[in-house]
Amino acid sequence: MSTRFSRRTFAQLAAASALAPALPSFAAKLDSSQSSTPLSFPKGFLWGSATASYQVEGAVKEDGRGPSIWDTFSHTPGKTHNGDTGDVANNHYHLFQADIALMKDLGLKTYRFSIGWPRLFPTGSGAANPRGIDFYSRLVDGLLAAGIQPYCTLYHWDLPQALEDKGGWQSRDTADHFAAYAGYVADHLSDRVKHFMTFNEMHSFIDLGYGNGIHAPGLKLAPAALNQARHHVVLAHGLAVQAIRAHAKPGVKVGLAENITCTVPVIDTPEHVHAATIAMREENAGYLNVILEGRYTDLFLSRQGAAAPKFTAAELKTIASPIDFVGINCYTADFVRASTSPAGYAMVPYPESYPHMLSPWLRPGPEALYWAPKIAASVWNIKEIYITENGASSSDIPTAEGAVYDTDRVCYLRNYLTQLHRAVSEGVPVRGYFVWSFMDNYEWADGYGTRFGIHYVDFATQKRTPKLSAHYYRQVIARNAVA
Ligand code: GBH
Repeated sequence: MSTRFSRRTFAQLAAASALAPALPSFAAKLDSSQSSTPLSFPKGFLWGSATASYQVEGAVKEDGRGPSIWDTFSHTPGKTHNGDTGDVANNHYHLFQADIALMKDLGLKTYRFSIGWPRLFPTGSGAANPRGIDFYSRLVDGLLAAGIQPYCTLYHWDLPQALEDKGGWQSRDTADHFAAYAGYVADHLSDRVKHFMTFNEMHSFIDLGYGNGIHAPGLKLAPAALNQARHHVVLAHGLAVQAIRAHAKPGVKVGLAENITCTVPVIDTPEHVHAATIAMREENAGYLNVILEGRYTDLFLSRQGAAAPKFTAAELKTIASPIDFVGINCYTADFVRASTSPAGYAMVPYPESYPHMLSPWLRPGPEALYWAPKIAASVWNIKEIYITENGASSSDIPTAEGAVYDTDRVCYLRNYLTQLHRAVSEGVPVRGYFVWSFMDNYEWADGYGTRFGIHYVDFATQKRTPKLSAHYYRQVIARNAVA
């Protein structure tokens, strides 16, 4: 009866249950095997975690590594929080075996790491430094021995400084050097690594590194030059895809990890869903859309006007070299509404009062993990998707006993995974999920002041401690379900 709770007091309810001992109480049902109806994922769903070379490795001057643009940038006064650099970072270069043991303990099925280009080619091109690939070869062997599948990113922002000195991504030549480096990696690792990503977040490193200057190399290019640099990057992606295919063992899959604009219909009605679908192409026109469609959209070209990139038909064909999977880095939802403007959609700004995590830009919108892969799969007919990054920054203050109760991160993850479960249940082809990050690390311009890890790192001692979120994620993996 619907009046049950409004008419009867809790005292009456308690008395009633005391009089009916045959009925199992709610509390009695709450044992660990029946905590809730499980939101299960398909068998074999790949639960992973991710890091990036410059953010965790340290050892920047060891074994012949050359400097990258992040060494230069982080050592330039005023560029990073506290002047923090990645000189030591998590010392993962020396501690990787212990870190793998921690991954195994968590139950990780897969680990996404990136290769530091300047370890392999200290000046970006020319002769390889064999001690460079040797580190990643040992890392891969360690992962495989622990039963963890390696997912390898070729570029997570540490461009060799020597190439930047010759123009960096403003130079077309950098694209050719990147392809040569990619082929070299495929030669040496594709016997054991089966999934390669060319770039991590082209959108971020172009806009922040070459657009507003808050990331390395710290340039503020005019729109035309910025578009041309961006064009060289998508071209480098296509050339690298071809180089990997030419050099890799059979069965290797190639993709990329992009922080697409994760369009979410502001209200779940057909008109707004349609608007979010149009926005998915147009808001990602310079990056994922040109890669998957082989053309810049008309709206993109008209929006750029005289600043549009110069390109050839042959370049577009290279850019659109077929890929096997798409990685989506997803942190925030980008709300979209229908509009009578020529574009047919409008972005809905976040009000000031919208909540955020420790990073002001990180405004949780868990429904992004439902809509973004669903819309992307339908717009571009993608058959294999990974969520290559999702996670959150938190204040993470250890208790006197050293425990970290990051309940905000746990809630964040649970809400996002619940939405991802919705998508997967509908058949959206998401095959795996990588939480960012496995451990606290060097958060670029925010230095060590901003923590994204599910393991707490004491950077003075290099001690790693699982946070509540690591214990949470362990349950997700063990049950293959939202916990
Ligand atoms: C990812 O970027 C990166 O791949 C990873 O390396 C990083 O550690 C992680 O996320 C967490 O940040 O300073 O206000 O201009 C996520 C997307 C886009 C987030 C740019 C930071 C800068 C915002 N990033 N954004 S602001």
